[in-house]
This record gives sequence, structure tokens and C-alpha cells, in this order.
Amino acid sequence: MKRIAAVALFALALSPAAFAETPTDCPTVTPRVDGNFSLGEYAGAAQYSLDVTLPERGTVPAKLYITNDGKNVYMALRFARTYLDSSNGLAVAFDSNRTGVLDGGDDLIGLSYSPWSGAEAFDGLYYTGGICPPGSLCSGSDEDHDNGLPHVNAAFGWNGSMATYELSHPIWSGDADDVAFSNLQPTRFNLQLRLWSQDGQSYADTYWPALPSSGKWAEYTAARCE
Ligand SMILES: [Ca+2]
Ligand SMILES: [Ca+2]
Ligand SMILES: [Ca+2]
Repeated sequence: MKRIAAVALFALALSPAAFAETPTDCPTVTPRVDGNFSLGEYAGAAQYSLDVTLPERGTVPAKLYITNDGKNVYMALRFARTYLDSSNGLAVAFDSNRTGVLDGGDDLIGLSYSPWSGAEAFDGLYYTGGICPPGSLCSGSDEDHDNGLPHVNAAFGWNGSMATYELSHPIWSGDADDVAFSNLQPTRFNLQLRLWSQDGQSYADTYWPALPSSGKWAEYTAARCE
């Protein structure tokens, strides 16, 4: 009985740490959002482990790297992939307004990729009211809401064995609809990945650490960098 209690406490103590990280160092070279992953870019980055769900069934282990310099936050998601998916999309939701839940005022960034059109970045937001039905939470493009130009760079790369998704976002863009990262307190985020099957007939979604509406978040605390 005592042993079970001790194990349970140990698990409790471990679980938040897996989702709450801060870089150990600032990048030695400024990351380039080009779909290529080089170690210098993400040296000292915060690292998170997750499983990506595959459209052909099963999962594959993935690593998420997040780092920042004095201007931007850079994210890279990597996992083994033996072929190029017919299309894919990555979205990251932020609890920008720090309410602990996904609601109007939160931020959304990401990319969609297809071999025909390449990677397209999007700078979105969550909102209520307006054209959003009463009682619902909607997401849309930041530009549609007169909040300026996109503040996201995105790229996807596949080198025959590894898929790499890269995103960057200013630490603070000055846009009230964009997340402002802090080195004093964690920024909560949630990752969503959709992979389409090779024949384009089905897809698999990954929600990490859980569905955005679950109120479960991962956390990133920015490093103090020049
Ligand atoms: Ca890169
Ligand atoms: Ca929120
Ligand atoms: Ca935004």
C-alpha cells in the first residue's frame, strides 16, 4: 500500500515536467525557417516528446524543439517518415490571454503543406461573437479581423527519412491578437497535426498534449536572449 502511494506521487511529480520546458541556452545560430533541421539552430532548445498518429495506423515518436532569440520563438517538429504525405497541416494554439482555457482572444499559428502548393503559413486567432454563432468558439485568420499582417513564418521539409515542420513567431508582435511570450512565466500551448494518407482518402489527427478544448496545455518559458 505504501509503495503504491509512493509510485503515484512520483508519477504526479514527473508528469507536469514533461510538458513544461524552458531552453537551457540561446541558439548558437539563428534558426532558419526552411524545413531543414540543423543542430546548431536548436542547440539548447526546450525539448518535448510526443507520439504522432499516422494515417496508415499506428504512431511514431516525435520531438518538438522550441527555442528563442531576442526577437522570435522558433519551433521544430520532427519525426521519421518514409514517404511524403499527400498533404499535412500543423497548428499551434496558445492560451495568449492566460485564462487557462481555449477561448476568444487566444492565438493560433500554423502551416498547411501540399506538394503542389508548398507550405503556407497562417496567423489566426480564436474569437466569439460577430459571425461566430452564439455559444461557439470560432477560429479565423488574423488578417480578416484587421489586425495587421501575418506574423508567422513556416516551412516543411522531408529528406526521404525525416519530416520537419518549422514555425517562427515574434516574441511580441505588438498585435493584441498575437501571443506574447514571457521569460517570467510559462506560455501555454497546444499542438495539432493532421497527416493525410498517400491516396488522399483519409487522415489522422494528433492532439498534444490533448484536445485544445480539454484545458490541458504544454508550457514554454522563453529564455533571456539578446
Ligand atoms: Ca531550419
Ligand atoms: Ca485562453
Ligand atoms: Ca494571431
